[in-house]
Amino acid sequence: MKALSAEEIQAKLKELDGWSFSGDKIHKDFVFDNFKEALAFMVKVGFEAEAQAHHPEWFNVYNKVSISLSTHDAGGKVTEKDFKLAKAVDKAVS
Ligand code: H2B
Repeated sequence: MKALSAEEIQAKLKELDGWSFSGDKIHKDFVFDNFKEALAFMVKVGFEAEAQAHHPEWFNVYNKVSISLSTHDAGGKVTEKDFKLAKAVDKAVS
C-alpha cells in the first residue's frame, strides 16, 4: 500500500467531513451524549477495523473519542486504507 502525497491527502479529505491531516495522520474528534454512546461507537468501529484488518489509534475520555489513522505497514504514512476506515468510522456514528 503506497503512501499518499500531501496533495492526494488534501483532495481525499474533501470527500470527508471533519477530518484533518497533521503529523502524518488523519484525525477527527467525536463527542457523544455520554460514555455509553461513545463506547457503542468504539465497539462498532472496532468490529469494522477487524473486518478491514486496519486499526485506529484512539483516545477516549467519558463522552469524547479522538481518532488518528495512519498505516504502520507504509512507514506510518497515510494510505487509501486510512480513508477507507475513516469512511466506515463516519458511518458508525449513530
Ligand atoms: N492497522 C494500521 N493502522 N496500520 C497497519 O499497517 C495495520 C493495521 N496493519 N492493523 C495490519 C493490522 C497488519 O499488521 C495485519 C497483519 O493485517
